[in-house]
Amino acid sequence: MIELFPLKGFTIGGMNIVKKIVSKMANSLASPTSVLSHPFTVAVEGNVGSGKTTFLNYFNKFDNVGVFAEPIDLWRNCNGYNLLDLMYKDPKKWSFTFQSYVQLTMLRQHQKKIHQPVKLMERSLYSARYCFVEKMSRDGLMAAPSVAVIDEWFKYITKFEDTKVDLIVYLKTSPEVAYERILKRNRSEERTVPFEYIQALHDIHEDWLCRKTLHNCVAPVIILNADLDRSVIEEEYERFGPHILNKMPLQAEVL
Ligand code: 8LK
Repeated sequence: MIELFPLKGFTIGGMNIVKKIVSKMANSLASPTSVLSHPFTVAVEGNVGSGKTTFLNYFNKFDNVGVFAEPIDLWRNCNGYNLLDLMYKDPKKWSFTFQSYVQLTMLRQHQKKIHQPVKLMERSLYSARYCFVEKMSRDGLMAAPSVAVIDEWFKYITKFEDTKVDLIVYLKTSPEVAYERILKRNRSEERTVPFEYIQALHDIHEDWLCRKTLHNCVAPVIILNADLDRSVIEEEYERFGPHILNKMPLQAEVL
């Protein structure tokens, strides 16, 4: 090996540290799997029961994609507390606590480094604020001062951290289909969710991503028909695959 460093360096446990660092740097420059500073980031958005998991599982098979599912296990166990359950059982008391933790855990998802050029995230900091906090605020489940605190954090985080989303995939469902799927999957925390909640959350998504009358649409949006049955939905995924995998620029007609 060419002596890049005439320095002798120092050794720990028989290893020359300078040589090791230089070799690591050289490897990371040469390797095609080196960590990218900003992968093409896709936020997968949609109502509860819109089929986000099925969508992520499908794209997980591509080598150039890193998939980040919603960190629901963390929400179910924050130092032993199931915040998701608390939020659904007593929303007035726990909505702020839950959404504060969602914001932190979603920030961590945005910050996670990957080797692949495409990053798929289940939801984002943006849907946390623009859909869920929005709904809790409208329902009076989160008081205005609590929303203000969430907003201050949100502004700080989105200004100083790389939370950029390059594309939004909106899995559009009718509220009836979404609700039926929720009943079918029978997640224990979601047993008390009424249809009206799903209907209202649907309207908020539509205002944010289709009508663009609510908050800020942070990236171009692809809208998929997520009412389609599992047996045929892959055709819908394939239709938009090249855009999602950043292999084809978006044309005006799909926006
Ligand atoms: O998505 C899993 C469950 O968590 C579902 O019942 C809806 C709820 N949830 C929420 O209340 N607030 C959220 C998210 C999910 C995701 C974000 C970003 N904010």
